[in-house]
Amino acid sequence: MARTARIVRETSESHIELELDLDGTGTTDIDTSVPFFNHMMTALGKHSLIDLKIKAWGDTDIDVHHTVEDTAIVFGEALRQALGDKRGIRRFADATVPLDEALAKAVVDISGRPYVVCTGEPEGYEYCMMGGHFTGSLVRHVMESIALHAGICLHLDVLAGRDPHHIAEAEFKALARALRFAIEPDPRIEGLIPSTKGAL
Ligand SMILES: [Mn+2]
Repeated sequence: MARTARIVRETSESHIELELDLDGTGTTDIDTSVPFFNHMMTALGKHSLIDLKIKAWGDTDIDVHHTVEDTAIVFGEALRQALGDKRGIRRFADATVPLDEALAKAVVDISGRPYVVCTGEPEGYEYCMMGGHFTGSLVRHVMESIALHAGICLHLDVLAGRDPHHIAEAEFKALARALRFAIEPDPRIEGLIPSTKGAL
């Protein structure tokens, strides 16, 4: 069965169209109207091997917050939809990814139990501005929005880093790489749900 999803979400603050295929090759076509966020979501698609199309716009005349948050929410919802009953997936995975001096580690459990623990961001990171519009604080906000709406448990740890662009990118790539393995079919449990409860 195809593990795909397409969602259109319209509110007074934003318009989001998102399409994904979990069994892709990391092909992306992303226009969120927020350049730095485009860069991050492109990296997320590329390194998770999820094919990802996003067209999003919103009240960026206020600031980019609503458009970024709503895109993350829809990505999480699409992920949950495409995973279906999570039959046959590896479920747990972790990845530690460097970008020069920055190093981030992501651990995921595709559990149906949303939970997020983020640690290690350097002091003041939340106030750093990237690409003129995207604050460091939005990175965690995006991670929380994805995890809560996808129903996954995510531990994200920044282990090192100085350049905010490098830190953010390492965080997104670590999530991508962990997701890639966690959502991948495990050939040893074909058709089985990887839970002692029999449901995820
Ligand atoms: Mn970059």
